[in-house]
Amino acid sequence: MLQLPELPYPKNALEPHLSARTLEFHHDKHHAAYVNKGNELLQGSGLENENIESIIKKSYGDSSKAALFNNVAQVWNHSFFWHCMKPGGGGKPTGAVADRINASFGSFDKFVEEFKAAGVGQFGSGWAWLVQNGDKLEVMKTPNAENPLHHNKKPLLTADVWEHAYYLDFQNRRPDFLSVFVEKLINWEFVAKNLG
Ligand code: MN3
Repeated sequence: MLQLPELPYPKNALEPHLSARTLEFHHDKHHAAYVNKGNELLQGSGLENENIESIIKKSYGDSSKAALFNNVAQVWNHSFFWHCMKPGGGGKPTGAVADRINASFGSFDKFVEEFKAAGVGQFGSGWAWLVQNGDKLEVMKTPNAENPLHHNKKPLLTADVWEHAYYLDFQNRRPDFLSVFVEKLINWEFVAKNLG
């Protein structure tokens, strides 16, 4: 059974950057709908007893399980995404994360440039990611529900760039949403925990 997790902070905690209304729709409607639809599609799929990561990997690329993949991957992506933000977040990381970013991208500014370009450049719906690939950190973008797990890369951070993630607060200004995400919202402690 897929579960809808509680948000790790109150719905108004990311204001004024992301409104309570955005989190209400995004978590209570969009994320909940993926959970409900995913559970419906899991019945009789043969993957009912697998954990969520395994369902994602086993349904990816199987055209008979495309809808299942889309919903279950979106459940995982959103559960991960909520932890990528925190009140009073954003700005430059410190410690091991800062070191790894500098080693992989040359500088924090270069990472930010690549991360925003990935989010802005994702045509239509999708996600921008910071991932770990062996010793190296990389930025990638994925369309729709896809995520780095089935590319065997370890997700460290993600920004949801589906319009529902930002439209109420930013309308069509996805670049502004990504700037605010980087400057005011990123939970670098969560990124540090994900770093292997
Ligand atoms: Mn979303």
